[in-house]
Amino acid sequence: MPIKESELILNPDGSIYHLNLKPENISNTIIFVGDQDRVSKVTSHFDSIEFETQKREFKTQTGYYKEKRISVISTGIGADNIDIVLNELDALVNIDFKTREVKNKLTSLNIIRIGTSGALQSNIPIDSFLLSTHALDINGMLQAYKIDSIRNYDIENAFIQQTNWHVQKPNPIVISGSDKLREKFENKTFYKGLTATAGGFYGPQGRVLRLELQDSKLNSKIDDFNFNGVKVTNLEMETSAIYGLSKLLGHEAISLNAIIANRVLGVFSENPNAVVENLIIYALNKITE
Ligand code: R1P
Repeated sequence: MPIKESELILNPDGSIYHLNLKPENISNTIIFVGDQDRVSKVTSHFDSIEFETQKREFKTQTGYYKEKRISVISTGIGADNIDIVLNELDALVNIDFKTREVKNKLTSLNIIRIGTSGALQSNIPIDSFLLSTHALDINGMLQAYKIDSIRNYDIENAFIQQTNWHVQKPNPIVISGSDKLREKFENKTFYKGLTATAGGFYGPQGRVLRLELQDSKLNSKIDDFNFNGVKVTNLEMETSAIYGLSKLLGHEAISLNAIIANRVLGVFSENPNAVVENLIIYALNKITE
């Protein structure tokens, strides 16, 4: 059955609805960044750029770095945007836009997030790098999908117990990143761990400006969480959604974090742009290794 026009929405030029992309515009290796201005920071290292487009916060540039064709896409902030980006990228490679049918032979994308994040452990300093081996989803977007096969119930149940997780909050989900990309991007100078992905920047990450939190102790309980040595290392807003949807759709994904804040110590990097730039250079060289 062809997918209906209201479900797979194409623009008049044949590009997909939000990303404004046609299948030929993207590489199978895709870098995700949050900030649209970070796209050109990545592609400033490219030898050439063959394509670019932007709609809303979704800016894409595709080009060549050391003869490797790479696409860079800004996802904006949050898991809701990742739902759009992952589903539309998957449609670009795995759905025939003419017949509106899923292709018989599926393509697996390699997705590398280069993002910023705040550390939740005092021993993870600002200006360091962290690779998310797993993600802890506490924002709820993935609950719309059938996710039983990708969950890690042991860690989730321990997290619910140790934090006394409120029943009316979205159920925590733990999803692992791609083993293949983890091996490729691992480095002994990188911290590694379980990255929590929140559904907002302030209250959902335990920040108080003027509003009282449902659980004022939640951040310290998350800091103290320990499951056989597994700890929550950092907080950001996209990784669990990227890992969850990539696993479900058959794509490989890894999240690389520039640690620009330490939430326990209450400090913020003096030069976050430099940390991000170093992570960009590291990731590009690893992609082409
Ligand atoms: C919040 O300031 C944003 O920064 C982090 C969070 O995940 C969120 O998107 O990542 P990026 O710098 O990649 O956007």
